[in-house]
Amino acid sequence: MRIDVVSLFPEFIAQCAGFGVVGRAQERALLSLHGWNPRDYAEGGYRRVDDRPFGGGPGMVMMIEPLQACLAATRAADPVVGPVIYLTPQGTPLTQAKVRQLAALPRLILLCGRYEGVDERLVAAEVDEEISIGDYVLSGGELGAAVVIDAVARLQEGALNDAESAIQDSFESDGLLDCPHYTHPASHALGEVPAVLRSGDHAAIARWRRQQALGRTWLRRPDLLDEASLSKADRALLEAFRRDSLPPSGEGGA
Ligand code: 6GU
Repeated sequence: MRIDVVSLFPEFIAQCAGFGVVGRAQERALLSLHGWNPRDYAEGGYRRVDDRPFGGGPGMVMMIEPLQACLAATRAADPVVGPVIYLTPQGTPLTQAKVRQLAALPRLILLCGRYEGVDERLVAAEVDEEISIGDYVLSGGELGAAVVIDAVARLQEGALNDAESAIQDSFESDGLLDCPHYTHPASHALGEVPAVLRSGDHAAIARWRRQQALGRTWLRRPDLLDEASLSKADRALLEAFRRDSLPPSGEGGA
């Protein structure tokens, strides 16, 4: 797929996307990334891209004209059509379901704001979708764009190796948090590896991992548990986990 990023710091995105799975996806031509700087489309000697907000107040707002010209050049660079996605804390929170949708498209155009944001008329006229990566404030949309690029790149066919795919598949299929992982040494000053993982009993290991995933999700992200469809066996595992995690109750408590 092709991803165009409109940003005052296109090199930042290129750097972010150069490593690991995303870098490999680019090397394998599963992903082509293109940076576009609105400053290159700004008029005048100062190449101005922002101005003071109408109504007063602090901060600056990104102007319509440079962004519009930059977006026009971006679109014109390839006949393949894709949505313009504005990265902003006012957007819809990104989820894995949304990532799957975006990953199936042939092209994305990611628009990164800086300062207080982008003139709302540009958003109304040019933006198809607004996405946020969480309930906190970043100083620009670039990190949001990097997050979208990473999440979408790893879902391109052939981007992950077999082991990475298996991990991805298990998260995708059940929507639970992952179980804990351990490696050598089995015995260390920081603690022992749980005996079940060294037992060689594959059914018991699978059961333990499933129970840990259910238990952690219950402890840390009960909202995910509401969404997950649990089997009867899952419910029994979670019930046992809950019982073990409760403080022992006194004799004949009221
Ligand atoms: Cl995508 N951009 C900015 N500037 N802040 C954010 C965000 C995006 N997502 C959460 N906070």
